[in-house]
Amino acid sequence: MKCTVAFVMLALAVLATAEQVSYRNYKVYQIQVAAKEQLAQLKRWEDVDGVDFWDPSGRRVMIHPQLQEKFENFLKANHFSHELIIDDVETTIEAERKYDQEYRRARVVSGRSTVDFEHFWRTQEIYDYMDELAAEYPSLVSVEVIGQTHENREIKSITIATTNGQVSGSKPVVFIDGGVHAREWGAIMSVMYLIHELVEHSDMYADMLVNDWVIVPVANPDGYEFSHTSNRMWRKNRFPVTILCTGVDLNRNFDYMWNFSANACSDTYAGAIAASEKETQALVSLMNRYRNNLTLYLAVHTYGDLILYPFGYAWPFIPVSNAVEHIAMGQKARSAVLAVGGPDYTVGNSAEILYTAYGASDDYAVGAGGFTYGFTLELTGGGNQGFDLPATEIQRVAQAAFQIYKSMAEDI
Ligand code: 0X9
Ligand code: ZN
Repeated sequence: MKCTVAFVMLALAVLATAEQVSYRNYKVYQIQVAAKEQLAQLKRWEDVDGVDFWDPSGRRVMIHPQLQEKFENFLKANHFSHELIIDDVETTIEAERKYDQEYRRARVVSGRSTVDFEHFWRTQEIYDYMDELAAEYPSLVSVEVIGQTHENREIKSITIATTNGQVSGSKPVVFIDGGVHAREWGAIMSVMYLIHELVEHSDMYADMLVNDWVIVPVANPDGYEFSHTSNRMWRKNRFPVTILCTGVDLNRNFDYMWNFSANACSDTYAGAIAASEKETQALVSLMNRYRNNLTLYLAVHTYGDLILYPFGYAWPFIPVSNAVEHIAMGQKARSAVLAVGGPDYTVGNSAEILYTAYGASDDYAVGAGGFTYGFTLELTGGGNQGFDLPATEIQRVAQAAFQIYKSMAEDI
């Protein structure tokens, strides 16, 4: 067993040194976005090649070195107050990679196990852990393969339910998607932390286990692996859409208010038709199995410290019919996070505090999937150091996020 772990670790270390997309001299600007109109103005840059919005509120934008002058001129001309916060993104990615490599080497030597929240787990580590939990806690946990990706990776779900790890049919179901966006590593880790707590400390969480939990922690394994091995900033899946452009944004691919988007190269490309992607189909058919008990849907993303409720497809926004309950649940969760030291999450409608987006999983869950409640959580990001968290911060962010899962699950 130890040999296998050592082999996997070494294989990962080799993979990690394979050719990576370089972000040398890419800049990140922190921009003050005062009003919604200003965000819309800024978002016109979204599909420009070499421009990448790091957080959905448009506060942090990564710019290709050759666009820097043009972008700065735009900011000045339109009176955006801004600050250059990262001068060379590649340096921050290198630091992240170095930490990971050193961490993994140390672990091979010490023979320590996977279960810690000091490094970002790769898909195989996550799946191995899920399988271990199913083997060790058969009365609480089951694991299933719910689909295959284009690159033939498994998509796995874990069910945590006091009825032998099977959805009872009589309790509310809490359904979670993590890692729909490949690069949002902190989201996946926070979901793993939730799984770890719920299963390995189940005696402490009887109030959460009055629900059945169905969780897909890595909803986009091809994209997630690609963000580790080749391009840290990858967001979509890895479906080859055209000869030149790869990937569908799974959070635009769901069959509720899906909208055609022509630019296949865009980071928010919605796919040729609704639910075209295997990952989307896997999530939807899993939801459909529990149709009568679907209560709370959580789409876990990073970043921005936001608790967003539907619908997000229209502006002026169309609130879900039970918006008042959503807001109350969101505010309760916000207070629960504040009670453990923050951060201060903002609660609001996604189209109101962000932008409109068609075909997202939260809208689908509530609009078509049969869920009573649905939220997108944008967890905490990486400060001034990078896109996502430094690995040393995973635990802190995951513990805060846990308060949201707990508060909401106890509230339904
Ligand atoms: O744009 C998205 O898909 C989400 N933000 S992210 O930065 N993680 O990409 C926000 C989705 C919010 N939900 C809806 N608009 N329905
Ligand atoms: Zn996301």
